[in-house]
Amino acid sequence: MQLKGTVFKGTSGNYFVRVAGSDVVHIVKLRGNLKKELVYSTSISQPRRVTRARKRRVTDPVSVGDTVIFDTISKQIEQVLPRRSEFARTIPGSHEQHVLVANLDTVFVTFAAGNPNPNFWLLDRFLVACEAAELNAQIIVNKIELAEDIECTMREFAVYERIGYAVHYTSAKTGLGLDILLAQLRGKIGAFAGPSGVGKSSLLNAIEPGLKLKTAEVGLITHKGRHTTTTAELIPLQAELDTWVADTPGLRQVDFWEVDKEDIESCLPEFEKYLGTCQFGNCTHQTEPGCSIRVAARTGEISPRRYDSYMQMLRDV
Ligand SMILES: Nc1nc2c(ncn2[C@@H]2O[C@H](COP(=O)(O)OP(=O)(O)OP(=O)(O)O)[C@@H](O)[C@H]2O)c(=O)[nH]1
Ligand SMILES: [Mg+2]
Ligand SMILES: [Zn+2]
Repeated sequence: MQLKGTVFKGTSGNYFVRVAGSDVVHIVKLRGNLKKELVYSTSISQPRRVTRARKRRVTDPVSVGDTVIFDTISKQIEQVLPRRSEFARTIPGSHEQHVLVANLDTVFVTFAAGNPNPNFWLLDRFLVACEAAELNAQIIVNKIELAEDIECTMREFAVYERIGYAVHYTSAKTGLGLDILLAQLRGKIGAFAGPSGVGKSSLLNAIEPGLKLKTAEVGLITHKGRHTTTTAELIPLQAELDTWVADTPGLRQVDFWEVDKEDIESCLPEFEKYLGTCQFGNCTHQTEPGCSIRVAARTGEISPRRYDSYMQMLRDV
């Protein structure tokens, strides 16, 4: 019999798969010649706007998050279905890419309203990284009960709502906003990104009380392999059927950033309508005359702080 399922873990050629609506785990392998077929047809989902696609994809044909058709008798994967998205990392010292998570639906970019205070520069970098990878990003402002001036905090994050990002205010401590977060995750593959100490693990533990131990274990393993390409794993939520949270070390670290300089401008959504309208076709929107992005930042149509963020990213890349 052939079944369709989600790969949630993969170790040394064994893939762990679950079928929608069931918590039975199938351990399967890749059909021998399927590997070859997949390796030669890896252009399924090339990022639209970014030049990243130039990089060669590594020959690892199945990733965590893939939807596969497998045979229950032979216990082999017969087919890997086209991906909705790819979260990929470049393998250090090479131009090859390794897909950490396939079909990631939403990255929850998490910051705290206080302790630590939100770092908007870093938030912008996370968002640009998501755009470059064509991943849907939503913002979580956790520890909202610690906000010194909640109206001020909400005003600052409203900038992001205006340019199209969903912003959720939560508290893992009081439970505020957790229902909305869960609703956004339902039936999807989500992942939490953001700096240390903002409460990513706490949020997960709050929506999935049985998780505590698991995240601790994974944290231990990933710590060892910090500088190598680490494998991701999907954690099923008990509270919701077919809902997964990706535990990907790559998303928690600063090196989440992997964007080419010339792609940055197209990764700030509010820049889009101005692109191509500058006096010079190759305008980088820094000091060139007749730059419509700079004008928009001066008039406030583009947030001056976001514009500064863009300038900083150009300098740092
Ligand atoms: N007051 C308050 N404290 C919180 C909240 N959420 C988390 N914390 C606390 O913040 C600290 C850090 O939380 P973690 O969940 O470990 O943060 P993290 O984002 O997972 O951090 P890393 O794993 O280092 O990336 C812990 O002491 C939590 O108890 C919240 O909503 N309100
Ligand atoms: Mg954590
Ligand atoms: Zn310009």
